[in-house]
Amino acid sequence: MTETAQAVEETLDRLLPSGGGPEARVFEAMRYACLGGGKRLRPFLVMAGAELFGVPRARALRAAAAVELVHCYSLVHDDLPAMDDDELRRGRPTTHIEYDEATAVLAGDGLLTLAFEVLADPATHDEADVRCRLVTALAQASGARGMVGGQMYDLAAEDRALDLDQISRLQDMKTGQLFNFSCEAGAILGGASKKEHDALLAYSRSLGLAFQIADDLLDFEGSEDEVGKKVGKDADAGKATFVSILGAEEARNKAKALVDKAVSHLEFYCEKADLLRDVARFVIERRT
Ligand code: GRG
Repeated sequence: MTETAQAVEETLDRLLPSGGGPEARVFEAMRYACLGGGKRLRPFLVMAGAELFGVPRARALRAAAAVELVHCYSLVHDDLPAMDDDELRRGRPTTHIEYDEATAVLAGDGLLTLAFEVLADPATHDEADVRCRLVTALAQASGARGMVGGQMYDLAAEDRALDLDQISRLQDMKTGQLFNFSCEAGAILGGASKKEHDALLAYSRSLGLAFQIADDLLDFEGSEDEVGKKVGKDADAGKATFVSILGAEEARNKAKALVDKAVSHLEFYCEKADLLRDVARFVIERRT
């Protein structure tokens, strides 16, 4: 993961705009929001998935950077006072605290649009059809029927008692869809068969939920120093989460069962998918 994170950092550094002029402030804020932090979990999934199909590394890195750009945009906007109103992210002041709210909104917009520019570039794949499939998949995952819709659902759900099915649907939209894109990007780039593609999506669905339960557990019992952001926010906001409904112990067991389920979908790939198996275990063992 460290090696991949380094390669993704270099790719993002190359792709992110820089330079002077009156627009330089938004360039700086975009770079601040993306560089020098984060686990780069979604890019890692792209790279591990792409490896299954022998996708050239330079192409896979572009898809990996694209998903991280969308993820970073979502964090910048999520931290704004109009949403979660957070001052700490990845152990540093959030983008609107370091710059200002208007700059943070624009930086998020710039990151989101850059992601699609990166995917649409022939350097990502020489076939326009493949590039178009990537653009469509990322747009669907991050748009109103995916992450944006999930965020709306989340805002609407404050102080409402959601049940487990409703929380699962909300989380599938808010965070799961971007995991799905991360897992399927390599399959799209590598021209995978439907069976190969479906197996990765099935893995991703269980993994995304396990990730979210682990995130809830970190919010419930992690420390601000470890996690790099304010914790205990869900309980303070009266939000229903996997932990508030199931309790910490059962939530942990559910996350473990989901990881086992995720791994079971990879059987088809034999030992070629060992990295994806390892990352599934990492997702629930992480402390950050
Ligand atoms: C504003 C459109 C819009 C969407 C925001 C994903 C999201 C939707 C908000 C992030 C808020 C949040 C803490 C969600 C829980 C899951 C999550 C995405 C955690 C952060 O992802 P990590 O742990 O972060 O992969 P790093 O910093 O490692 O990249």
